[in-house]
Amino acid sequence: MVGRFLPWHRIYLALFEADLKSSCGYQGALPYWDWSLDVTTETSFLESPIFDPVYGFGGNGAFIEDVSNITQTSGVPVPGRSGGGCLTTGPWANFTVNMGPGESTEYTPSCLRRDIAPEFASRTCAKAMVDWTLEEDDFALFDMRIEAMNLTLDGTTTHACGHWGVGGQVGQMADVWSSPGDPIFYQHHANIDYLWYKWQMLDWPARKTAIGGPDVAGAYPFLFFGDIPYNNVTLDYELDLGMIGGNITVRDVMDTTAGKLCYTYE
Ligand SMILES: [Cu+2]
Repeated sequence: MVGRFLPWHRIYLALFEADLKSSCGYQGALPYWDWSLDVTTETSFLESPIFDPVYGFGGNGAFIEDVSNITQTSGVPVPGRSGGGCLTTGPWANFTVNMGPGESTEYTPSCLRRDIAPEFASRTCAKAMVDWTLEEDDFALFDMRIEAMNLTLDGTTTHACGHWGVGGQVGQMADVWSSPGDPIFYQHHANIDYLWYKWQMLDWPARKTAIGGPDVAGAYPFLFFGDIPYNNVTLDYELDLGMIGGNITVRDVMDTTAGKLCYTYE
């Protein structure tokens, strides 16, 4: 919930894609997951081909009613959660996530859990939500429309769609820190990046430099935790990627076809 949210994730995804290629020999592109196609009147979120055990990323965990003993958590009781168990089928069956829950980077292995919340997804992943998001002209307000309008469940929007829609209450995707431990994180965030790309392309001359939003969490006007001092994120703002990428500025990631980046969407 900061102005660097979109640029930081853009370079993070690019570094992930580069590492897939250099470390794993992957030769494809990084696919995005257009979840709006999975929540139409004709489609069911749980039946989405992305959850296919053979061609997709595997589906839900088995339903666990009482999740009070599972520390992995969204921090919010997500309504309509339908899983909670470890994945036992699909490509990530018995997959281990090595960090989390929470912000610790200690080695704390746990199974990959999903806790799909179809009703929550049907609102937050909807095409109407995407269209409404793209209508905003100001970058910071556009970013807010992606991240959340307020800190209640009703204020959640497209960013929460993939996180809580898949992670529910106890899946890694619902965890602020360990969500990248679920491989589907990268397809969700590629679609969020695509949303920014689409917004940029609606008025590229103006939006290739459009950036803003606070540099500290909790300072967005409708996400107020109190009177928090902040500066607005600018093109010179340094995105800290730590050991995976060093320091890169926002300016370096505004154009997906220049500098350190070389991709488009279709
Ligand atoms: Cu996210």
